[in-house]
Amino acid sequence: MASKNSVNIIKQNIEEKLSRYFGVVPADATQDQLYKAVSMTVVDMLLEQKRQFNAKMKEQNLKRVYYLCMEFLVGRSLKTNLYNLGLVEDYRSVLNEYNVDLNELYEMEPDAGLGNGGLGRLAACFMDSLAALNYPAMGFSLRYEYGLFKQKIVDGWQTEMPDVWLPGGEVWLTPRSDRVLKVRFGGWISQREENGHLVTDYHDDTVIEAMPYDLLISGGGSKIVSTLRLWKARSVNTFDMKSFSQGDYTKAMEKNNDAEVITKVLYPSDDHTQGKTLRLKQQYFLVSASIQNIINDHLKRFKDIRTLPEKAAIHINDTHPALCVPELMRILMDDLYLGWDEAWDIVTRTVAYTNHTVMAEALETWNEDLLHRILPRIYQIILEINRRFMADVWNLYPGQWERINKLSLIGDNHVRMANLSVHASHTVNGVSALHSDIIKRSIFKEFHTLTPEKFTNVTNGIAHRRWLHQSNPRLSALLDETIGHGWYSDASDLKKFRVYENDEKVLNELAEIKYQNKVDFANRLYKKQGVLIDPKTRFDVQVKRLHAYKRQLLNVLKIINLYNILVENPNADITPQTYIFGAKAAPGYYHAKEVIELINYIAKDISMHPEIKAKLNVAFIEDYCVSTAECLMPASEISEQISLAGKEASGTGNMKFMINGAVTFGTMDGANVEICDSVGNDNIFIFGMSTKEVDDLWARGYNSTYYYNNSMELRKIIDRLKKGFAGKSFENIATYLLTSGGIADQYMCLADYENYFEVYKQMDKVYKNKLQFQKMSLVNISEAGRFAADRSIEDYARDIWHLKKLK
Ligand code: 26W
Repeated sequence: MASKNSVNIIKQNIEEKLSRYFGVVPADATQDQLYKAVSMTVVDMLLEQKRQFNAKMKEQNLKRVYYLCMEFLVGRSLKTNLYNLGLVEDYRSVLNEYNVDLNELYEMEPDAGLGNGGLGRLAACFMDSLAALNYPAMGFSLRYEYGLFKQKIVDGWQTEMPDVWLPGGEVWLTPRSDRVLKVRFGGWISQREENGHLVTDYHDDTVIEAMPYDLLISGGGSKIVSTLRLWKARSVNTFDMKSFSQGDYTKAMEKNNDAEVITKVLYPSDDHTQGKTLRLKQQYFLVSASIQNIINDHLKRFKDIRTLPEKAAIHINDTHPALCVPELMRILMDDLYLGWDEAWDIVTRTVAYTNHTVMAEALETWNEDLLHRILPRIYQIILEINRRFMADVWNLYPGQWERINKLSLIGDNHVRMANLSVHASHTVNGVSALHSDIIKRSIFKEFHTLTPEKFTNVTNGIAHRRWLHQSNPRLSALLDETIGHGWYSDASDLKKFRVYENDEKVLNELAEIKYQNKVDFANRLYKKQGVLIDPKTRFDVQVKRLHAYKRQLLNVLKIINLYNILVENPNADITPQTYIFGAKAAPGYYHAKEVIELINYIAKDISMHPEIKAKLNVAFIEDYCVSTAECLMPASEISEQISLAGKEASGTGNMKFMINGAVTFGTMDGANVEICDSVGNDNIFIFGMSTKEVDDLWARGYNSTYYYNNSMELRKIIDRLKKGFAGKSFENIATYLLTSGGIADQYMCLADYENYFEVYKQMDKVYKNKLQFQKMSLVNISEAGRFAADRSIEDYARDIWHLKKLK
């Protein structure tokens, strides 16, 4: 219910913004102006909360976590903030007076797509929980002018368009020109002694300004906000007046452009490091500005740098910000005159690291020459960290070259960022129980032997207020009715819902909610893409980045089999079902783009065959993003989580599906293992090889043709790939699946295919029994509390950051 008092104030605020910034009254305002004016009033409230937060921080002197991450996939802010502030109804009623629909204003906002996928969305979910749980926190990242590219499908093929988000998104950013910092690149250094200190002089270096923009993130029900500080690069001397007066306008702007390019665009790859200079500059720019900011804050609050570990936890989210280690050393030694040992002690008590992937090609390394050239002092410090480390290790393991080499921070002329991160961190964690176990046995085996106490697990989690309360109002209302509203602040309360698992009325209501959500999603898809899907069919969904290890192809093989069955016999008994895909491929990842093309061509082929389409439909969502996910998760029934076991660190999509009542169809990989443990074998569909079986098979040698020769079904599927869809052959993909050695399918789709289809048939049978399936759905919702980001954050706060809550 809207309160009259609050409504009047809101109205007054909006009208003031409209008048001040756009010179209009509500009746004459465009939707865009209204969206911006409304957003500005919300930002004002957040700023007020931030002021209160700062005052409390001053009083209580608490430790704060600084979360460093190259990506924060925030999505939209208006809706979330109105929900979190509890002001949805008040704003809705004000806007109604102007004859404007609040939902339409939500749609005016572009997604802040400052991330690629799981890693970035996790960081955003964590900011939300940190605020909701009253933990003092600040995130640091870059203010990319262009976020993750917009995906446009042209004749089935992915093309990329720039993501211009600032015109609509900037209203959420508060510029902080009072906190500008400087970052140095390039040149060369010389060193001398002065008053017993080593002084480093920089020559011919380039100084770039780091201008902060704050994005304030509210947490549901709490009175505090987290600040996400985004750095923008800009030139110190923005303008070359001499060139300008000589008429050379391009040259006059050159320096400006060179500097600004650093924060122009987010790197669109989440699986490959290419060792690009610009990416190194981005990483150091983030790290240097953020560490200076942290130290300035600390000295202002506590005067003594030696207390840093008690008052600041610095988190390295994946290795991308790992240069914060040498940067912190640099500032402690060069600017604050600490000795090496004291500085190193501070660093190693302050820094912790989360690993998010075991994929070899994603483990970052930087060429030594490049580092030397771009960051001479930082490179020198890394060499010294490694020299000392290697000396210690040599004492421990004299002569054991292989082991020592594995621990070294440098090898093959490259600095290994993961090794640097582990060595400098007091705690290292993986993101699911399985993954945390795997890193101890594989990539960090030698480190684990050396310092086993460093390693721990924190299973990922999702912002359940965004992904359930806000995204699925129908289900939220049913939960409120049955178990009360406690789940909103304490997700473990969802367990109470389980007492309804045999309650037919509730199960039927669940089915009806799902159906309505499917209708909503189908409408949205039609509106956006002109694609028709039937909400009466089963929605079987796989949405995530496109990567061979995630095995969208395996799903496609199953679909082709169903297609073949229907071509042979249009009357075959097949449950009407719609496969929904959403995925972006890294722009240079050709194979991934081919898979996208294949999916689109199958969809096209099916659309030309109405008799098939009635039972088997395929839809590809163009430009899958956070906002689309918010509408899709509540509408999904089957959640495909079918990565090759051992490859998906955790997955977080799996959790978003689960909390919205979709049933997981997946392998024993990442957090699926814990989902399975929570819901029990009867409420999940598990198939495929275990990690051990995967390792064994790979060691024995994966012979793809064996599966081909031994299965008529697979032969027909592969033959169909060659024959093609809608007139286009996919010979390449057939070859990829069949070749052993060289470009062979390392993710062994064919080895898991048979069991995948077996379990598909079991799933299909269960689905036909409506109540049984709804019961599974209910159990999934009830057990999802364990996968709330609130739980993850409590784990981090207790075990890694040692934080206390603000009172
Ligand atoms: C430099 C290229 C690059 C960029 C991003 C390499 C690796 C990454 C990320 C670490 C990839 C990523 O997003 N990993 C995902 O992290 C999620 C959050 O922990 C997990 O749920 C996913 O399983 C994992 O793939």
